[in-house]
Amino acid sequence: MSSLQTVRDDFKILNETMNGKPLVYLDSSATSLKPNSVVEAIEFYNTKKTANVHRGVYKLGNEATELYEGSRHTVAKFINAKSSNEIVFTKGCTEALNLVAMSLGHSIIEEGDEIITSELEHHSSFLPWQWIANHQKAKLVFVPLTEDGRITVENFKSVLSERTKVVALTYVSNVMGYITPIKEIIKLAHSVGALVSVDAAQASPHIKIDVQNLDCDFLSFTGHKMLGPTGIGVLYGKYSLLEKMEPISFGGEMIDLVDLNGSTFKNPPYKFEAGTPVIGSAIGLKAAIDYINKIGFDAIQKHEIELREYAIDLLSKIEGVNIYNTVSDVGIINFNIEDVHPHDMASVYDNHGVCVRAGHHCTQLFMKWLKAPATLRASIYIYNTKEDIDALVAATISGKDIFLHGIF
Ligand code: 7TS
Repeated sequence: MSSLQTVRDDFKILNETMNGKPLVYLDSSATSLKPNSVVEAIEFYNTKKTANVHRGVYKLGNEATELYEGSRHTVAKFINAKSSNEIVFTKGCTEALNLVAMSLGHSIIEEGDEIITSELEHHSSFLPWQWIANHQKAKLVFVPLTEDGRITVENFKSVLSERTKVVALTYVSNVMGYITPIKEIIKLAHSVGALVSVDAAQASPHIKIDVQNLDCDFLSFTGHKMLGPTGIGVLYGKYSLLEKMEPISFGGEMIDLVDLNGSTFKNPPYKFEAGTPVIGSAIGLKAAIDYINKIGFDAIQKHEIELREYAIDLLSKIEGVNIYNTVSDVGIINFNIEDVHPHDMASVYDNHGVCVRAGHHCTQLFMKWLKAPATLRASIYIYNTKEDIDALVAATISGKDIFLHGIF
């Protein structure tokens, strides 16, 4: 990895303060910071190349279209898709995951069919299929989690059956940071003819994704967690499947011919992109991918794991700190302080200039499984330092002193 200082220099926001303290950003799993190159790419479109895409036949319109489609090409290469036509731009991972369920669910799920998911899912992965299951009178089946909350191939096998039609699972948990053995799971799912929708929102910032190697049917992620802007997400789908799927949103630029009695639609991915897309954000996503590629996933993972281990070592020495994932695969730490509500702790972190997330992390099923109403989550990314971890630890000790011992 380029030197940590060089990386930090690329993120202007790191010069900011919060509550009079240097900003310590440990909430990248909620949204990552954006490097200057991403901000500049969006500005370039907004100040030099503004035009709608796929419409104007004038030079500026063509240039804007080239930038937008160039981003699609970069995304396709980033996840090793066979073709750019397998990349649908959405407004985020949530929309991508919903698109799969809402487009396919009513046509392929029948009464008595089974949909496999897990209690580790983000609501965006779980709720669309719960909705489909309820409407189609199908059954949701949950992969039993191991004692430490992991999805394993063995446990997946125990719920797979001839009735399984869809498997909807997370690639990387947003609470525990575990990597799901998704490739093996996909192979097993395909052996009974089931389709697999992978939620890769927390995978794309941290690990190399190769959709052809995984052989997944669908894979969704979001730009804003991987150094990109908000408002842009990606649905990868095998072209043969996208071709058969119905659009769920109708309007401009997704049509072929419109007639009084019926209309025909464009080929994928365009039939799924009704209306003016988030052009600037798509262009920003390309810059984010270029930035990630420049650093490389090996360096990203090494940096995250090093800092994670440093943090686990220090936090676990503090009496009363309960870490739920002392062992994990990416830079996510999920913890609580005995007898202190995470929302109370959140205000202490806030005062210390430390951004961490407190709550259920859009995983209420998993909070129930953990038997915790809420937890604290610190999430580490490429720009974090040991000093950031030291600030997290200092704030944790201070919070404990305030709430348990009344020391201010
Ligand atoms: N799936 C996972 C695993 C996620 O972590 C998130 C967002 C989503 C889907 C939805 O992504 P979106 O971009 O459409 O919102 N997760 C979180 C989080 O952990 N904290 O804030 C948002």
